[in-house]
Amino acid sequence: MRHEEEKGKDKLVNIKEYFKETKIDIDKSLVENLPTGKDILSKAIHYVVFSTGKRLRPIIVIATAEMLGAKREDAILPACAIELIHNFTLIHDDLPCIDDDDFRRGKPTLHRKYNEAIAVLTGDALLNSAFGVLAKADGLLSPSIKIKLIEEVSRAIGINGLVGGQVKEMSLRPQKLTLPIIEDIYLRKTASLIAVAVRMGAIIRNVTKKELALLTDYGVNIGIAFQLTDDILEFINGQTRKKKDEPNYVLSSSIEKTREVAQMKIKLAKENLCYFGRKSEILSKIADYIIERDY
Ligand code: GRG
Repeated sequence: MRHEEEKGKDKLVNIKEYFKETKIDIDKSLVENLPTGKDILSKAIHYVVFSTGKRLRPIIVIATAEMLGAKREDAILPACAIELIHNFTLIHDDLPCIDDDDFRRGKPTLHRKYNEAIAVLTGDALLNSAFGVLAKADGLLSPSIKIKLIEEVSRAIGINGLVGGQVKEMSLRPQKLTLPIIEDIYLRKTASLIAVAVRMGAIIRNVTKKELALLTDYGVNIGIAFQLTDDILEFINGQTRKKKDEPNYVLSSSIEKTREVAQMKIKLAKENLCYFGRKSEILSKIADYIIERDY
């Protein structure tokens, strides 16, 4: 019996290993889909994309698709597309006209390394490449699924998603932010991209409406918990920001309250996975990782 139990434990997925091996596949595909030249734009793209990014969003696309029975090769291009978009948002977010940050992933931000014009244009290049990668005729995904994916991504980063969230955040400054306002900003600026990563993985497999709704809710909850954890890490690490009025849940409440809300979101996210049974183990562990991570 004991032996059987041990064998059972061995079967449990080691999430760190899953992250490591999935990241290798994602990076390989990113290399294949990005320019390799010695020109400034190619170098700027590589400077940003191949740094220490965790690849969380593409890993979520792949984990969701795999849970639903997809082969990894079906999900790899949509996964790369979401990572390119994520990198584009980081470059633009760091610009002096938005958050004015000097460092990202432990090194100078792109506009600091090169200049603002190169940073704006590199962001534009990554956004365009993302849609190109999504539309790529690789014969694996049907045209109707590709169109659905393109529509999803465009909605998530558009007026009611990332861009709208960022504009709301900036237009509210420097007024004191209430917790519901902060949550609404986080829903749009961080959770929308994470939720769309889950939805992309689901759309690849033509899921039912009920499954899509459950998974969307999972994505939104882990997305908000992700940003709350980011706020905690920023607070603990004493990161200094030039724009002092940027929202941070910890500063508007307390570290305990922020942790409590993040844990509650993860609990809700995991409840939604019950419907999928044991095959949702990786998504469940990703939810735990979101609040347990230390960077
Ligand atoms: C023009 C679509 C568009 C966007 C501009 C700037 C902006 C609007 C939105 C900001 C979105 C943003 C940067 C949100 C912060 C989310 C966040 C916590 C990012 C860090 O994510 P990690 O930790 O990054 O996954 P790594 O480095 O691991 O890739």
